[in-house]
Amino acid sequence: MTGTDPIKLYTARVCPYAQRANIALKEAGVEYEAIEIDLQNKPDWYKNINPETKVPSINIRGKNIAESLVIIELVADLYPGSGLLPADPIKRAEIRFFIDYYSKISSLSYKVLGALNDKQAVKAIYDDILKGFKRPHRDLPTPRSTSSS
Ligand SMILES: N[C@@H](CCC(=O)N[C@@H](CS)C(=O)NCC(=O)O)C(=O)O
Repeated sequence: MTGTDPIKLYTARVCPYAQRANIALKEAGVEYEAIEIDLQNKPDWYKNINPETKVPSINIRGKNIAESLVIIELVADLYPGSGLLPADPIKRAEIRFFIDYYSKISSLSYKVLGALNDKQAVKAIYDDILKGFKRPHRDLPTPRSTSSS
């Protein structure tokens, strides 16, 4: 493994966290090799890439790095021309807030999987999700309004 090896993304088609790392790399126009990890039958060697054995992780410049948002920020920093993150620190903070806020809402959808037999519980979770989306976002940027700055 050297600093000049091609970038490898350890990913899984079923994983939304892995997909957002794939999307960031594609948006930035980065060439990389996607290595599909079977989450039902993870290869033993994968713990040497990511001891937590979760996807995504990336091998870049000889280093293994995990966590989708860490990977996305790394891609944004390595390829500033991609416009994934604005250069201005205040705008970057706004974007991080936006990501954090919606990550919390979207992770609520996983709770539905644990409550499928309980219609009331499912409705309560959906209500929470809708409430989250209806929060007034006057001060929040939209991705499009900041992508070119
Ligand atoms: N916080 C992590 C979450 C990654 C995650 O939970 N990945 C799941 C698939 S969607 C996984 O690898 N699960 C396998 C396991 O937990 O053993 C990230 O954003 O990268």
